[in-house]
Amino acid sequence: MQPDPAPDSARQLRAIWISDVHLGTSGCRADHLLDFLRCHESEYLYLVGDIVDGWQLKKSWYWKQSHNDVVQKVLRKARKGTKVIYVPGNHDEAARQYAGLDFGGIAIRQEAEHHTADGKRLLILHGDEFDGVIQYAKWLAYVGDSLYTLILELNRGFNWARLKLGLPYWSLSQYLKHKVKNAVNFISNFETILAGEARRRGFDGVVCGHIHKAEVRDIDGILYGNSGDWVESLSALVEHPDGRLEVLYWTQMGQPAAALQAQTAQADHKETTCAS
Ligand SMILES: [Mn+2]
Repeated sequence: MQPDPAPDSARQLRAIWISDVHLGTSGCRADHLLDFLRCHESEYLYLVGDIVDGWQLKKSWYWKQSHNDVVQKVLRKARKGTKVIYVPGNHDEAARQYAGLDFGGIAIRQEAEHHTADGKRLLILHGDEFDGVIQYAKWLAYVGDSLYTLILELNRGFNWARLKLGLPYWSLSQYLKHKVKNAVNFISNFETILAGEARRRGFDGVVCGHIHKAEVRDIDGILYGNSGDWVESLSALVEHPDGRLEVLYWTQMGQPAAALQAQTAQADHKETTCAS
């Protein structure tokens, strides 16, 4: 590996959340993510699931040098003192069996808890756990907490059974993506349900991924954050040193996208400079 010092102009943040990178697929924009990781340093780095796409890799192997580079970059950050927490999602659910263990300085957790600089407690999870709940969202308002918990467990059991039968994980989000007119409804239901889960469990907010829709906003007094994805929107959620959360888009990093694309096409390893 080449030395890969953080550029002097790297932006110092308190926390970074990235999710839905889908390494191992041709859709993954690994070069852009690498560029983002080079230009942003943080005390905490949360990998909020679907980092590697195990389902696609099982179907056909796709792994480029840039995918290795992302893995190496994350490991290097961990070595240099960034606290890296990996919360697996449904596409990398194989990693969930290692929840509670630490590998190469990376803590693997089923879910995590983050405390912001201004004292908010945030629940960190991928969000696929709620796919099965969302279709019941309409009548869920009328039922009690115990039934809600039961549905969550049924969904886990249902997908565990599908896994044993060799069937792919059934995801409501994927199903609804084919029904575009319902997608907006689905996203708002997802956001409301995740915020509700945070409230139910006494958190001030939640950060998740899964739906490839970066966001940070208040939902009925609960902070809802989504770290977006590195397939379509090229986005991350960050916490500034003062505790403020913000969605960052790679396309707004200050360098013309076309110029960088030409650069990375020329040389995969070339160090890009950070616009500040
Ligand atoms: Mn997912």
